[in-house]
Amino acid sequence: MTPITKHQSRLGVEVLRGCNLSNLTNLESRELKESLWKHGVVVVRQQHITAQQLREFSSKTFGDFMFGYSKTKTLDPDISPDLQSQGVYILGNPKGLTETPVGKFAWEWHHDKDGVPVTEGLDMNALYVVMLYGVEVPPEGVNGQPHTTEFLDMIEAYNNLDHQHQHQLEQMSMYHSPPMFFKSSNVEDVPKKLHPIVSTHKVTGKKGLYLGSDTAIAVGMEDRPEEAKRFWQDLFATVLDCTPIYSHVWQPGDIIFWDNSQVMHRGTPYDATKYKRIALRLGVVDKG
Ligand SMILES: O=C(O)CCC(=O)C(=O)O
Ligand SMILES: [Fe+2]
Repeated sequence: MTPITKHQSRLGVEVLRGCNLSNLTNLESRELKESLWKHGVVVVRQQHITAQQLREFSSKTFGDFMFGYSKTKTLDPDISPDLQSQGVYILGNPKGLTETPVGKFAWEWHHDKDGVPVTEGLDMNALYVVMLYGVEVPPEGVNGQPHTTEFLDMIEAYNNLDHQHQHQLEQMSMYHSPPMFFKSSNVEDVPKKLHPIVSTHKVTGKKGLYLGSDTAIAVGMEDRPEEAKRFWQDLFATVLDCTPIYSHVWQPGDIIFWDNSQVMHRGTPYDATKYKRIALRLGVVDKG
């Protein structure tokens, strides 16, 4: 079993203690963003906001560069209007206990950026930020573990490789397609994207690995899918071997922010026939 590591990693620091996200000063917004670029994953606790307020906060802080949602979607009468806003996804089982909670596919390791469409002036190294707000949180995960979302620091992963391996990967790129769960949503213009395996962060200038998800195909292996899959899996196994997992243990009211340029993540299972989970999710490209 993977050991749960808390704060030996730089990921997952708590910021803006005691603040209300729907009412931040400019200074506080700046502090949030600076902490996010520095730490890759930050958490603001004890929030009580609606989906609409989350959306307004996001626009004010990061801009309106959002993708992958239907602009004509109407309110679902079976879900509280407080949980609904355009561009805000609801993960979990907001309509009650079920065998099939929304977001199960996200229980595999991935970056989220591969769901971003091709847009003029927007490259794969864009600062894509995701925020996930735990409105209702299952009291436990499975096998006696807490309910968590897990993160891997891809800058640390790069730094922990030996020089020869770093050098080899710097010559390589992969094609990425959106992970499975994106394919089921109504994102129409999301083509495959070419991305170097080693990318340089737009703000910090630090090098990190960008692996997408296990559907990524290394350039040169397009005609050999099995080899491509093995390559990805071996590389990812190496990353897992040398990089501690930051496991965020959810409390109701937590909003986690992650910078997709710096981390991979996955949700972890819980018994959705027994417990309710409502998590509001919003992704946005930072306007800089
Ligand atoms: O379910 C989770 O905790 C993770 C969800 C996820 O991967 C996402 O919202 O992008
Ligand atoms: Fe994700």
